[in-house]
Amino acid sequence: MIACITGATAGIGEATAIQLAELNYDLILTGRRQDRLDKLANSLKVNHGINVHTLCFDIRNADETEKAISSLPEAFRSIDVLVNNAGLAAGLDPIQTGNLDHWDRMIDTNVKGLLYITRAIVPGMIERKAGHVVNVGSIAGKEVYANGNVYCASKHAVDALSRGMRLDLVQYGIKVTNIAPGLVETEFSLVRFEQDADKAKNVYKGMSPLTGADIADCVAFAITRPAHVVIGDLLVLPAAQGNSTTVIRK
Ligand code: NDP
Ligand code: 8X3
Repeated sequence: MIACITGATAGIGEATAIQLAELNYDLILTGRRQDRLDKLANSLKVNHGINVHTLCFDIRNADETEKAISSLPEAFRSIDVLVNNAGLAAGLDPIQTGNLDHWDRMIDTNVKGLLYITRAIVPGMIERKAGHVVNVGSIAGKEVYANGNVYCASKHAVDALSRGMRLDLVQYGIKVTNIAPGLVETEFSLVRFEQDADKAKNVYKGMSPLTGADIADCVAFAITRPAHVVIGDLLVLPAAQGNSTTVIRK
């Protein structure tokens, strides 16, 4: 079995790569940082004896994405599982002072990038009449919070795309799962706050956030259900989180 995981250089994507290696999947790992892809690929090959192929490209670029998938060697072409994980939040600002570059980065990565790679991989699944697309959405795709406007909109788009993809692909035996995590401590907040470590730490202060491995567990659960079962949508929160804005901190 072969899985392609986007955004495997950190956080949820990296943890998912480790979980799927434990399930003996051969892996295609993507991201923009080749050094991290190489390090992870080597450790998975050594520790789990699986085959790994890395693809270093910017998912916001449709041509690069298409070329990367077309470049796959024969042994990696029959992709069984696509985990659409690459994504980010940039900034936390009210709409009237929002930064246009932040908006472009979020929409181009979280929505358009997810579409580009799905468009490149799903036709092969249709030919083989089998496959599973797992989209990493967010609680921000279920509800909105102050100053989260464009990030929330991009994740609402992922939520809608998961449902739309399921309708389009069900006739070909392709499963679609949407996973919607709450607070997960990864590099997410460092990226959101432009490497401000204090601001990033504050997001998880006084509570136990989810880890990348917790979400990787959910991916593993979804893709190991029997053939007749599809996990459509999974909202996953830390025990201390009631919704986007209700978090019990000690
Ligand atoms: P991280 O910042 O730890 O990881 C993000 C990953 O996305 C990295 O591997 C990064 O790789 C990749 N990525 C970002 N931009 C691009 C790009 N333009 N091209 C290719 N790859 C890109 O964050 P998380 O692991 O937390 O985030 C993973 C997903 O989970 C995201 O979609 C996020 O929205 C979602 N999520 C996160 C939550 C959280 O609280 N952390 C909660 C709910 C959802 P590189 O920089 O090497 O390109
Ligand atoms: C990430 C979770 O609440 O920071 O999608 O938007 S949140």
